[in-house]
This record gives sequence, C-alpha cells and structure tokens, in this order.
Amino acid sequence: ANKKIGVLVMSYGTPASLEDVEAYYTHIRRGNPPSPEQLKELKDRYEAIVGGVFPLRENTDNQVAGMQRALNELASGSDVEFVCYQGLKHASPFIEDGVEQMVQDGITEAIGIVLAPHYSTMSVGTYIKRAKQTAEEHHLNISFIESYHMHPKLIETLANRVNAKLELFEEAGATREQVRVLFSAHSLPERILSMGDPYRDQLLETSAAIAERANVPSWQFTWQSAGRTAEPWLGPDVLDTMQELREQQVEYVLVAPIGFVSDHLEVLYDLDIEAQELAQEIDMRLMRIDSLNTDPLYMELLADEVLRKYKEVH
Ligand code: FEC
Repeated sequence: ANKKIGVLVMSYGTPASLEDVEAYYTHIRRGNPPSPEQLKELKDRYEAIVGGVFPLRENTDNQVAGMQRALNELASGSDVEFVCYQGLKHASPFIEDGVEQMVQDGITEAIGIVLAPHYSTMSVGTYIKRAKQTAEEHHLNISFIESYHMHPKLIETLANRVNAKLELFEEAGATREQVRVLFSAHSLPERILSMGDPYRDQLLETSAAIAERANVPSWQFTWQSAGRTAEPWLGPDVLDTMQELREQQVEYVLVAPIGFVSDHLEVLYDLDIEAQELAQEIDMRLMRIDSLNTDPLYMELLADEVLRKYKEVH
C-alpha cells in the first residue's frame, strides 16, 4: 500500500455561530475576554457581512478539499498518498487537534502549510510554532512551508484578477493610467520591523511582481484591518490612503488584498463595507479584486509546494 503522508492545512478560523464570537474573540486576545462594547462591535461586523454567515469556514473547507484533490492528482503513480487535515488558529478544529488527529490515524510523517502566502513571526510563525510543539509531543515528524509569496501561479492568478477589474474600469470610461491599484494586507504591530521580520518585504515583492505582470501603470502598497490595541501598527491604513489619494484628485481605485486568500470579515467588512462607504463619501470609484477561494491555480500551487517540500526532505 502507498505510504500515507499527513498534510496539516492551517488557517485563521472563524466562529461557528454568533454565540461563538465571544469565545473566538477571547482566544484571539490570548485569553482576555473583550469588553461588552468590543464584543458588540465585532458581532455587528459579522452581522453586516452577507447575512451574518461565517464564509471563512466554508471557504477553508472547500480549499482543503480542493487541495487534497490537486495533491493526489499530482502524486498519482507515486508510492505516497497525501491526506489533508485542518488546523485552525483561533477556532475548532485547532492546530493541535489537527496534529493529534493525524497521530490517531497512524500518520508518522507530515507537512504543514498555512493558507496565507506571506511569512511573519506574528502570523505564520505562530501557526508553525504551535504545530511543531504538538508534533514533538507525539513524535510526529513534520516539516513546514513558510511562505509562497512569489510562486508563479500566485502571481499569475492575482495578476489576472487585477486585469479583470482594470478592464471593468476601462469599460466604465477610465483609462488604466487613471486607476490607482492599492495592494493591501493585514497590518501588524510596527515592532515586527525592528525584529527583522520579512513580512513587509515579501508583500512588496508580491505587489511589484503582480504590477509588472498585469502591466499596472500606477500602484502602491497600503495596510488594512489593524488591531485595536494601544501599540502602533504598520500604516498607512487603507482608509487614510484613500483620503490622501482623493486629495490628489485620484478618482478610481482598485484594492487588491493580496495578503488574504479567502472571502472573510477582513475583506467583506473592512473593504466591501467600510472602505466602500468612505469611497461614496469622498466620491471615489472603488473596486476590489475577487478573492482566490478555490481558484484552481491556487489549489495547484498549494499542491506544488507540498510535493516540493516532500521531495526536499526525502
Ligand atoms: O472572517 C473571519 O471570521 C476571520 C477574519 C480574520 C482574518 C484575519 C487574519 C489575520 N489576522 C492577523 C493578525 C491579527 C492580530 C490581531 C488580530 C485581531 C483580529 C480580530 C478579528 C480578526 N483578527 Fe486577525 N483576522 C481576522 C479577524 N488579527 C475579528 C479581533 C478584533 C479586531 O482587532 O478587529 C490583534 C490581536 C491582539 O489583540 O493582540 C495581530 C493576520 C492575519 C492574516 C494572516 C492569516 O490569515 O493568518 C496577520 C482572515
């Protein structure tokens, strides 16, 4: 029989229901429960996105299924079979649950990958740390893919998505030169920079590669979705960037949230509701590129990365 290799597919996680938001938020805040005002504010944001459902859960389920299919196609005819397990950062099944399930199923060797292309010690680094620790406790042999921000299939599919929306702007009467493309990603505390973290540089590298491939005449990078804590977060924030651009007479803006791979709160609320409201107020035409979700190129890329890592360690 083929040797079974476990694949731990890690993602952010989302509440199972509105009742679950408090526990989820408390987990994100490392065990500190939110104040009633903070909790209400977050619940309101969830309720505002498409009918209060939690799209990230279904999207992650579909991504894991799509990746499982792509992997076994890629590995067919070889002597290994890849079996995907989910491990979520802030919701069940947690990263630790995914690792333990593999062990229970008799898996002795695994590869871990995160559904986020860019590495930061504060993002992907903490996923990996938790998985590694649980794997060590159970003597599971696991190795990790840390980032895939320059994978040609990632650049290709994101460039296609940028192009598709630039064409819509052109159909509506704007020239490509008139549209400012804003590449964006989740902000992190500023202190990551003094820690020598690669996050910002990787994001800029992805942005430049997409801009080149999609022939984008005018672009810049901006942050979004900064946390609500006292310390300074990386900026400028997308809302400030939009205001600034409007003052410079820029009327057409395409936001490309390249740090995210799925439709979820940070895209469907922070961009589609909050940023869109600001755009109306300041008389700006704002569009966003479609999220990857189960994009076949994204599924293939994840499979490529896992297979490459497998070959590297054998
Ligand atoms: O749709 C959903 O249910 C989940 C949407 C969601 C994604 C996401 C991705 C990232 N986060 C990252 C870092 C932080 C840091 C803090 C933080 C806080 C929140 C809160 C919510 C939330 N995040 Fe998140 N994040 C998502 C949702 N995130 C809700 C809490 C309320 C708020 O501040 O808005 C601050 C924690 C603290 O207080 O110390 C830091 C990073 C990513 C992108 C990479 C990844 O996917 O892992 C980085 C999706």
